[in-house]
Amino acid sequence: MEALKINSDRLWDSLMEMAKIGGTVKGGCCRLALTDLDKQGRELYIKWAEEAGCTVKVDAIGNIMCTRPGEDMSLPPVGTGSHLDTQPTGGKFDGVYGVLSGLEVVRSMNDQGIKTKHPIEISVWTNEEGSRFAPAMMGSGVVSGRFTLEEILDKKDVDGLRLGDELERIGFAGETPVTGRDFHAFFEAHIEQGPYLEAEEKQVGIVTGGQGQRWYNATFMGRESHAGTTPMHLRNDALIASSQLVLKVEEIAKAHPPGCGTVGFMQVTPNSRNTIPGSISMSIDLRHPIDGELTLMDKALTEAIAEIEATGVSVELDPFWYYEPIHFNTECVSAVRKASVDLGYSHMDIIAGAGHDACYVSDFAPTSMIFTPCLNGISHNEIESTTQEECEGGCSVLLNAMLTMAEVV
Ligand code: HGY
Ligand code: MN
Ligand code: MN
Ligand code: MN
Repeated sequence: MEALKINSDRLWDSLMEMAKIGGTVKGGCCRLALTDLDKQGRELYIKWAEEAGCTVKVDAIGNIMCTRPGEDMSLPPVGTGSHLDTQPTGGKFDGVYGVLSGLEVVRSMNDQGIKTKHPIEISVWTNEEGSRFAPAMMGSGVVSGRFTLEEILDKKDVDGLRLGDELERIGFAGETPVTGRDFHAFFEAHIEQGPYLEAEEKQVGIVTGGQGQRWYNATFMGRESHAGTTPMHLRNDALIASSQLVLKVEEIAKAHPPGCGTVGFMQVTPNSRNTIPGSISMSIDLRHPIDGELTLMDKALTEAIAEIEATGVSVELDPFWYYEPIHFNTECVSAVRKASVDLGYSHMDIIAGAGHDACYVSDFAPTSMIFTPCLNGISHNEIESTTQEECEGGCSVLLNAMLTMAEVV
């Protein structure tokens, strides 16, 4: 069967329409998980999916499942999907591109009268970003069994709001159980969010796996005291100690190339210009694509903390989230490669630097991903940008990879 194309204008229009929900003055999107804006985005998506003939279900953690019937409904669906929630200073494409590419695949199948043996199912996963409620990839993580539903429903945001209550409040605490999901194959389309496709001038990234991650919360307990009357040798300054660890995180990542280390969140207490910081809470995000490396980086981090504690500041480290590097399914990777070749798109193999729901779906189903370039590799930034042509490429590859696995009848 000849490779099929999608409707590029329709895909782009849907991206621009969805981007208006939570749109920011700098041209990005702020649609934090389980806020009223997330609710609006979800409701618009469900409207579009139902108009495209999908049946829609919502599960107990708020994941949305949109199913296009197959000829044999006893078979597991071929799935795709991603997330609608964004970072606080997010862009128009991270996550949204994947869920709207899934919708465009269904719309294109409808236009071309395509029937598939396996049903087609699009998933909108809850709280992939892990920004408002940590950790990330919660919706897919509960379905894959990495997290229990109960522990996730009890997560709180910085204002103490409980995730389960927010889910109820926006009306997305669904009836469908989170257990027993199955896919014949699952593909996620996503912007690369990094610089490599653009640098290599490739149109499509064939994603063979995803790097592992370790997330920590670290709390430093020093002693608040007066900035003017406390001699330097009598201080117990929590910010000085934590700053040493910030530099150590960078040093550890650089000592384990191509690993990454980031401190993205830091809270100073009492955060007053003339009081010596008494306590600091900060996040630590370590990542690496090679099995076993995160264990070495973790060891170096705990050794660095032991040295800091010797100076008198006590440190509490909470390693609350972790997964080893993910390796995607070779048959799914081949389906993505075949579609890229059939469509004549330049392509390269690549490892996902970011976490994606597909990483957790790969726990229970054959999975792969499709990357498209983004301008200067920038993401998690309101200036995140890509072109209509690049969106068309990834979505066309998605359509054809899914048709390979869903078996056209
Ligand atoms: O952090 C990540 O990699 C993803 O964007 N949540
Ligand atoms: Mn994403
Ligand atoms: Mn993201
Ligand atoms: Mn089959």
